[in-house]
Amino acid sequence: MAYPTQPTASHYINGAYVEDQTGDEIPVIYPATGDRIGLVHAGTPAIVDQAIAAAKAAQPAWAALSPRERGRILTRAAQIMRERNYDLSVLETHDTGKPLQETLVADATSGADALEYFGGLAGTLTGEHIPLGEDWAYTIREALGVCVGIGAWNYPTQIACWKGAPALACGNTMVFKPSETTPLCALKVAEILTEAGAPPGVFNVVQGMGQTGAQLVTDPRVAKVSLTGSAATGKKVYAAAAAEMKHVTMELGGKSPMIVFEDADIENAIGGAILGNFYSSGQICSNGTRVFVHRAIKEHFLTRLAERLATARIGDPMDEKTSFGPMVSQAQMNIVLRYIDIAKTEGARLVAGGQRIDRDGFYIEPTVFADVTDDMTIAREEIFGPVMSVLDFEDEDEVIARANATEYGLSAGVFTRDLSRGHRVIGGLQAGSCFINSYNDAPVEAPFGGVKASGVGRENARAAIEHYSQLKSVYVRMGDVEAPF
Ligand code: TXE
Repeated sequence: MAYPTQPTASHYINGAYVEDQTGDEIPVIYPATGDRIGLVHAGTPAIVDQAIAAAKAAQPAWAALSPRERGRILTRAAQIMRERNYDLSVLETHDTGKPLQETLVADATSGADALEYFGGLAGTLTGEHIPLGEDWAYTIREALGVCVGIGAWNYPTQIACWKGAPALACGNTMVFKPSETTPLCALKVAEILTEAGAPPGVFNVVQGMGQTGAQLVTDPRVAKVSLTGSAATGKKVYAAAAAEMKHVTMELGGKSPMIVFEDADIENAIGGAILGNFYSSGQICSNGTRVFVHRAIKEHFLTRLAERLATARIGDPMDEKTSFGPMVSQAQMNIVLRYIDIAKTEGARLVAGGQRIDRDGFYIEPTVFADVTDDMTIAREEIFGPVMSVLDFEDEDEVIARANATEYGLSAGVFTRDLSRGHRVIGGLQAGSCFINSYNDAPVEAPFGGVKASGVGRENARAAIEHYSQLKSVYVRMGDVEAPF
């Protein structure tokens, strides 16, 4: 790898890089060229054991630190991440293929936001005093213990920080397994936390496929599992965690609706639809992939959308002018191409794109289908690629019912100039993270997560604290104990 931030081994355990070449090889492929740019090894059972043992040993002393001291370490890590944003963004681009134009503003920076936010919050995490007449009770907010984080491949730095920062702020330690598709970035997060002063064992990284993830989830020393991934994997991981009554956070997939009413600012609505379908080449769980457009404005919407798509700069992700890059992997590209074929067969009208791009790497054109109906495969299944479905509607109640007719419930967006309609429609939508006249904003200050098959629990904001800590409640009797005998 010819860039400065190159990690030096596969795993990061107990404050240092660790290699074990007996683990299965996981090649690191640069999605923009298809070239192999690195190699890591999957964690063997011995490596998994070593990482969990390190996290377990480090946890009591980490929890016993003053919360402000833990917070200071996280804040320092945030500062280091910001100082190294360029190099970390280059690494993120090599790991994922996302254009540097995006990674410079959305990855290490949002990871730093989480470290900074939860670093600041650490000193404020208290229990409460509960007056009960003469007696009283109080609560103590305690860490859970060793937490496992399992990441997807679309936001490897951000996911490591969104899970690591609240976990560590609460006094937990973490073993994080990145997706096998993007193994590099989480190692840098671990390295930076050490540099910022996190004691050895507080944040560890183990590589591996699903099997390694499963081994982490079922280890009896682990108290909590937080997964970002597909709903199918989520169901497996949730079930495995439930067998031992472990805490979980599940950030899973979606098939989210974006509704554009006839009174919407059309250019803003198109901007939202572009962000919610083509940013990161469409590989975002909260994307608004079912775009319901009022029949009265549909053709105008489609014409302007196609005009704006034609200005996308598709190409080398390392060129900061590039605004649209490749899919993360050949496998993901093939999944998306299959969905495009299915859409054509099922009768959707192709308005833009629809082809693999003839160049090295895993590029697919930004693709829009119109006249999509609710029963079509592309309107029901998560594609996780640059494929937008435009569906028509006429009536508010009708569109709410259709928007909710999915197993998922991650996000939803509404574009309208009518304020009360905006709030009323959002009120009727079954989704955890919603937007009015915007799409896909995910500031660390606002809770993020889904309902229905899109997940359990919330990341970010104060809400995340509830999922990385537990309350001990203590009753204090001030007088004598009155026993019946
Ligand atoms: O995700 P997986 P993959 C969707 C998207 C994509 C599909 C497959 O539609 O096409 O999922 O992608 C780990 N126990 N999303 O295969 O399989 C795995 O190693 C413990 C949506 O990458 O869900 C990886 O680290 N861990 C999504 C992580 O789980 C297991 C983002 C996610 O893998 C495991 C990514 C097991 N049994 C893909 N099996 C989103 N919505 O954000 C797998 N893993």
